[in-house]
Amino acid sequence: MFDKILIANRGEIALRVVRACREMGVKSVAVHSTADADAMHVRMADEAICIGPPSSAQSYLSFPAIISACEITGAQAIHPGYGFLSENAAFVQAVEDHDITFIGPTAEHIRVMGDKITAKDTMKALGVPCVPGSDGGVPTLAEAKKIGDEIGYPVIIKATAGGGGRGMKVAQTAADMEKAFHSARAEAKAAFGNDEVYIEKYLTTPRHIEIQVFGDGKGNAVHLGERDCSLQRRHQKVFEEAPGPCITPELRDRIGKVCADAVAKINYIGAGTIEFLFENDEFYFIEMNTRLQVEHPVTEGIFGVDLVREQLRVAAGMPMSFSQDDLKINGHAIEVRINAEKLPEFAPRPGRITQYHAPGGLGVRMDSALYDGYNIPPYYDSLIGKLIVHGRDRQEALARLDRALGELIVDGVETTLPLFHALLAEEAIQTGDYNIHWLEEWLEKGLL
Ligand code: MV4
Repeated sequence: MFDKILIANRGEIALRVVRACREMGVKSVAVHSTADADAMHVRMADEAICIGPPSSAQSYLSFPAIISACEITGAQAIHPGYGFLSENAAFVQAVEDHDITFIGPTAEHIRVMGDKITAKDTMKALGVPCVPGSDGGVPTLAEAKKIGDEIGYPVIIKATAGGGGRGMKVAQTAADMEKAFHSARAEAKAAFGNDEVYIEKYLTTPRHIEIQVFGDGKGNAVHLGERDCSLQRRHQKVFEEAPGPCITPELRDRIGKVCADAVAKINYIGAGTIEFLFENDEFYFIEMNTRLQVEHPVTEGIFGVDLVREQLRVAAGMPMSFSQDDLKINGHAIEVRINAEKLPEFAPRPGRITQYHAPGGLGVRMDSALYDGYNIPPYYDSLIGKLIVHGRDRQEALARLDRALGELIVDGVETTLPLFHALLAEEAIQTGDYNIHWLEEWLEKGLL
């Protein structure tokens, strides 16, 4: 095991990694921008080093700043958290070139999954079910129309370099194709500097179901079931749960085995998430995320495992501490993401926290880097905490979430807390009967 690692991140995820390190006897180094000198991750790590000015580009995204911080402090490995450099293949390459271990997949795996056509081709060849669509990139409008006629409308045009919803356009009919095709390409060019697009059958009312996988880089891999992350606003998840309300043990075992076998075959190392759209009891692969995700705690909750601990183990060349047969689901977990934002427009509200009180009790986990008097800087994203509850079943988890939300105090800035009280009162949330459009349609009604 490593003696010391560096955490190339901030906020709650940096704290999350510090906690795993401490339990494993691994020393942790926090890095921070000048705007984060008084941040909790800096106080909780064993060492801290300032790496630059507030702008992410010059601090949390700076290869030389982070790699030199590693060399100065003698850290043997880098944990990237999520966001920032976590899925940057060039960064992983630079880290390896400096004989530092990247706690995550190889640069090659990140590159393959970062290109959405290559990712789909790879998954398809490994037997993972995909959305019907074009075979690779679609360079011309004529070809786009031909594919539309073949697979039938509606279709969706997606950027090869995209992901997370940017550069996507739906064509409801053949008459929409010209406009949708050209605007998808223009958006892709502007956002990613690459105008390549591909086409899929548009699924109208799916759920977003993602499978957590974990590999040791030596041909062994497991799956840790699914998370239902259908409740999203502008491609930002707000509420996630595991297990999925509409996933039976048979569906889980089948898709889980396909995913675990696929990542085992490519010698995948570390944590990964295989994203699917789920409609009419069928799974359709859309993307793979090659990082630990924000919502990983719901999976930890139902399986009773520490995914960050496992990340450190496999990065250090050790085996995972469990096999597929050891993994049994216990109960139900729900996470809500609490942002420093003003409702109903979700406008960022940085500023000073005058009072913070975290909920507690049985089955409650609060992952947050807040403290009384903390000043939320305006430079980074507005996630200020994740409340994760666990219960013996979904009903109990929902009741516990309601109770824990009632205990949480965040004063000084506006937060998205009222959204969750309102959501819990909704029949669709109580029954689990929602899809990827439910939240935005509900917000449209102006009930918030
Ligand atoms: C789709 C789709 C419908 N059909 N692909 C949005 C982000 C990106 N990860 C994939 N996305 C979608 N792909 C096909 N073939 C609908 C979406 C989509 C969506 C997916 C998951 C969660 C929320 C969403 C909101 C709007 C659209």
